[in-house]
Order: sequence, then structure tokens, then C-alpha cells
Amino acid sequence: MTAGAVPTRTGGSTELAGLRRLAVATLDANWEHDHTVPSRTLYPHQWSWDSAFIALGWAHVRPERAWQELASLFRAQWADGRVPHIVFNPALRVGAYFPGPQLWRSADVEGTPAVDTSGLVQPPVHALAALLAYRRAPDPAGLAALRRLYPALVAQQRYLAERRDVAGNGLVCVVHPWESGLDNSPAWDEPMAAVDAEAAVMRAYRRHDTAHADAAHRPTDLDYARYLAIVAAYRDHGYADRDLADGHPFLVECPLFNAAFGAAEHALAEIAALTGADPAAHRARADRVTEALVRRLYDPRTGTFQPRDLRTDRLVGARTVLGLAPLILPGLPARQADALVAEARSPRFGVARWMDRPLPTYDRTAPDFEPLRYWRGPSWLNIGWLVRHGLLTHGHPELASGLRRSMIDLVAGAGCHEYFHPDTGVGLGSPAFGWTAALLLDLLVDEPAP
Ligand code: 2M8
Repeated sequence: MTAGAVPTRTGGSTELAGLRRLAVATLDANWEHDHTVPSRTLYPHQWSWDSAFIALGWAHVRPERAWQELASLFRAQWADGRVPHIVFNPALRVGAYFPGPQLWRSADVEGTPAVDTSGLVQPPVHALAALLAYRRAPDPAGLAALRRLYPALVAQQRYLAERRDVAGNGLVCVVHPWESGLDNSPAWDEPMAAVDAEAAVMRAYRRHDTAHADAAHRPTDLDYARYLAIVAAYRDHGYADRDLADGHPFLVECPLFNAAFGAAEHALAEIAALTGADPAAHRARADRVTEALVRRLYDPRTGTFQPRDLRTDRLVGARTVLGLAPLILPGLPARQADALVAEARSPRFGVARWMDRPLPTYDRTAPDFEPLRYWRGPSWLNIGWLVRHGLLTHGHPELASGLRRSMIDLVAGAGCHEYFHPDTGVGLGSPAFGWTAALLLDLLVDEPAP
């Protein structure tokens, strides 16, 4: 194992070898025939962006599972190109997760796979993960897998570009907070306030998450009532994306989602070059997405990217870690990249060469910062991994290694938890979480700047 030259607070190589064993054991325990569950208790099915991060981890230890992971997810791709955010395991009992297939009813829609799925998507980090997985394990089987995946990844992008550009401005619109991956981020408070629903609706349902995690660390009942109302609106519209602007209750352009969308085109250009396809169109699309992100979501007054609520055509005010994600775009102009590095280093996010606390998901100086509640403050490894990737992309290896150390220290102190207290590092949510284990494996192997 190469743990990298930079010492962590965790120290010597024996300890790092132990961490690696813990990560592999966690992934092994969550492996389910052809995919990895995020958590055996909280999330026992397959999730879209989890599988992308998890594939990257598998590439370090069992590359064949990386390709199986992505292949099983893409087998559930809809005919329109959308990659559903949940693929349900038919072997599990009804009630193993809420909301289950009964709510989504994907089988009623034409062009859906034989297996039950949700109808939403998640940030398209898959092309980037597939490319990096191949770079971690560049063998002929990996190249063959990349070649098979390529058309599916292109179809995923085409769906987003053609069906989800609701404002016609070159960016993808998310139609549910679940699509952002940061479900209850303060970024969604403004758009969610306009969604008509009552917390009391939840009396008719049994939430599965609060049976396995502390309710104070999860979204509220009012959040869930609104989540269900938005799903029902989309489902009852047949998950059709036409006319969304006319009445869909939640329509937002998210900086992280769109950064992933642009980064996917960069990755596809590399995959095309590796597999004998033409990279040029991907590069041109990546440039267009980057330009649209800067034009639509960069706020020069705050020096960060903010989501745009399409129902009001206004940028939302909350400064969340979503705003740092455009750093993953290699073509981000220096002015915005520098502003994001300043934002990352500010007391709001505290990225430093030696970090005294982990990266939070929300401005830690905000009065409504909540250190325990899910995406409203706690530290998450996938977000730290993306920000670190962005810092490397824009020439900040010393900040990137500070972030890396702080992430390794989190797992060393608490285990492969789903998320962590952003002051104390205490583990929260699921104690055996897939992407934490997978991304730890990636972080343990220090890589050169992209
Ligand atoms: C969380 O989201 C699901 C809904 O999709 C949930 O709360 O039940 C989020 O953290 C999301 O980003 C993640 O993909 C999913 C599975 O880990 O859990």
C-alpha cells in the first residue's frame, strides 16, 4: 500500500494498513451480488451516485467489482437515458426502505427496466468515477468495461441536456432535493418553503430512516411531507419532463449537479480518446456547461456559486458547500477558481494546509448551522473528496493534502460512518457506510494532480 508521503495525525503505516482493512471489510459486508448497498440498515438498495463513488473504491482492491457495480446500475437505465437514483432489490421485503417501489410505480411508465426503480436522478459523477477507476486499475478488462459503458454514459448526459434544461440556458434543473444528493441542505430551504405540504401527512406513513438513525440527525417530518408531495407531482405527470416549468413545485439549478454534469463531459472526452471514439464534441460541451454555470450561478457579490430557484429566477442566499463544487471543472476561469479557493479557506469552510476541524457542508458561521443534522452542517467524505479533487485540478496541492489528512483522520477516529460531527469528528448516521469506505481507499493512495 502507498499511503502517501504526507503524515496524518493518525500516524504510521501500520495504522493506515488497519484503516485499509476496515474499508475493505466494510465494502465486502455491503456487497450484494452485483452492487454495493450504501448501508445494510438505512439504504439496503442500490443508489446511483453512491455506486459511482463506491466503484472508485473497488478499483483499488477488486477492480472487477467496480465494473460490475457500474454495469448493474446502468442496466436499470431508462429508455430515455435517465439513470434512476434508486434501483430496488426485489429480494427485500416491502418496508425495507421508505419510500419503496409502491410509491414510485416505475413499472407503470413506458421505457423502464424490468426491475423497480425511482424516477429521479442524482449528480452524474459516474463518467468521472469510471475514468478514475480505470486509471487506478488500467487493465484490458477495465478498458473493455469502459467501452461498454461509454454509450450509456453518453445517453445519461443526453437525457440531462435535452430533457432537463428547463430554462433553456444550458444547465440541468433538478426537480427534487433528492436529486441534488444533499437532501435537506439549507440551499433548499427557500425553494422548499413554497412546496405545499403538512408535516401531519407523515402520520399515514412509517418512516424507515428514523428507526435506524436519530431523528435529530435526519430531515424533519415537514421535509419528508414535501419530498413526498414533489415525488407525487412528478410521478403523476408520468415522470415526463415536458411542461415542468408550468407547474412542477421544485425546479432548481444546482451548482454541484451542474459541475458534475460538466466534469462528466471532460471525463467522456478522455474515455472517448481511450476507446477510439471522438472526444471533440465532449470538450465543446464541457466548455459550454462551464460558461453557463459561471453566467447563471456565480454570484460576484458573494464570490461563490449559489443555486438558482427557477420558480423565482433568483439565486438562493444560503452559502453551502454546493457552491465549491465547480472547482472540479478544469476549465473554470481563474477569477472564479480563485474566489472559490478563498471561500473554501474562509472561516465558513476552514480548508487549510493543517485543518483544525473537518470540512462542513454548510457555512459554520451561519446562525442556522446544525452540526448534527445530515446535510445542514456535518462533514461527508464524498463532498470532501470532490473539493479535494477540485483543489488538485486548480493547482492547490497543499490545501488538497490538508483536506485529505482531515478526512483520513475522521475515519481513523470514528470508523466508516456516513457523516461526522463537524467540530468533534464523532461518527453519525450509518456506522458502515459504502462511499466512506470506498473514498477512504482512494484517499489512502495519494495521487498526483489531474
Ligand atoms: C440519502 O438520500 C436518500 C434519498 O435518496 C435518503 O435519505 O433516504 C442522501 O445522503 C443521498 O445523497 C444518498 O445517495 C442516499 C444513499 O446513501 O442517502
